Amino acid sequence: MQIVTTHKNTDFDALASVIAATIIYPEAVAVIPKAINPNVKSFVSIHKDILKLSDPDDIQTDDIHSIIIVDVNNWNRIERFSKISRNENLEIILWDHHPIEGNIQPTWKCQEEMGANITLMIRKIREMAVRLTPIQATLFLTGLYEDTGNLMFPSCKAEDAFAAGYLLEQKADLTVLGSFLRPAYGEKQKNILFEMLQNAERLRFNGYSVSINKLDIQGHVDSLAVVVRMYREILNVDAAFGIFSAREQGRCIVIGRSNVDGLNMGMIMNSMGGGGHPGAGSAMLKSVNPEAVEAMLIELLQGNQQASVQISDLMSFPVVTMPSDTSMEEAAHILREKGCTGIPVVDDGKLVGMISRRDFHKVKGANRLKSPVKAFMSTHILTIEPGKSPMQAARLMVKHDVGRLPVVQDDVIIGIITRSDTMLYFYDMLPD
Ligand SMILES: [Mn+2]
Repeated sequence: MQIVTTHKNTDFDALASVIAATIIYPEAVAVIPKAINPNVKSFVSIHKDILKLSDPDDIQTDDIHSIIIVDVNNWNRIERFSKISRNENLEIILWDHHPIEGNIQPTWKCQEEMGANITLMIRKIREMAVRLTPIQATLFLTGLYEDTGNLMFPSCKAEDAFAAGYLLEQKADLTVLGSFLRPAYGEKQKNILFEMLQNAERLRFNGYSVSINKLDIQGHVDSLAVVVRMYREILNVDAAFGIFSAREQGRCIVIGRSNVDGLNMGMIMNSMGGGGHPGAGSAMLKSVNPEAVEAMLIELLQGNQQASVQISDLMSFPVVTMPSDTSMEEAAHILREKGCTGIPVVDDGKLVGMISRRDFHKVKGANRLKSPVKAFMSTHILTIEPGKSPMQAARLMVKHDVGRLPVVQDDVIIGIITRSDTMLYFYDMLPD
């Protein structure tokens, strides 16, 4: 027999890929692991009659001559069937979208980096010109949205978005999709979130707003990551951490969510023995108290949390400056010649003001062009330190409506950063 299976803790992309495989390979028996995600479980229980899924216990592994593996490329993540990898003459067909090489040696494969695995399979289904049922289209789109964060994760490719358009044409139902993709957020999670909000504190580290919350948890609670995500959004901080301790079990779970690239959750959690992505991470710590975990986090946040790209990497230097006794006429000439809209005014190495094109509106009458720039320059000057992040510079510029910030270290101006420098950074167009 031929079977199709996927990874344990099956998510929607994995389930969608299993069902898609039964369309591409009509002989294949769909087998999903016992351990599946809670929202996938509720989808499966409602659609049981239509999905025709087999229980892994009902399959005689000796009978399997061909296995189709979807959305995973590692035997360790496949429940029960990993032992058939030793079957002689076993045909292995692999469909996987993960960038990391695994230990499955397929006979045939479609392996390509893509936002969702289902996108690869939709490519084949479209070639075959099969019509999907609205339920199939809905399931496929749910998987696609889940794995691409509604097409917003950086891993999402154009082909994912085209596949989404195709599935909508095939009558995927967004209301049904929404009700299954909604985070597993119930009474328990709501109570935890409310409790966290009552003790919420905001801290600042290197210009970033951060909240760290400690809470005792009784028994097992799922979906704490969803709670931390919502907590961060409600507090509107750059990063939030939940330290959840199950004292009777003597362990602590730390979950972090970040919205800025200067605070990398994966790196922070890695230092605590866990892991994750830049935006999300977690760590499980045994026999430590939550206070110690908090202290450890604070140390990590204060310590070497340097922005990955710093102002000093983007700024222009040397900086054109002028002394405060320069005439406005001369200043106008320098601005024009250098093609700048503003220039720092420096006396004896000390930044005393900023003269910009705007300041010339204040000059009435030609003879006043002979006046020194100190009569017209703005003396309320915003500056930034070289170790700050481009995001912090951009925020200052937006808040105070300025187009440039002098970069100052130990009272000395060492460079200047402009709006266009930060733009180049955000669009990843910086020269190497
Ligand atoms: Mn996937």
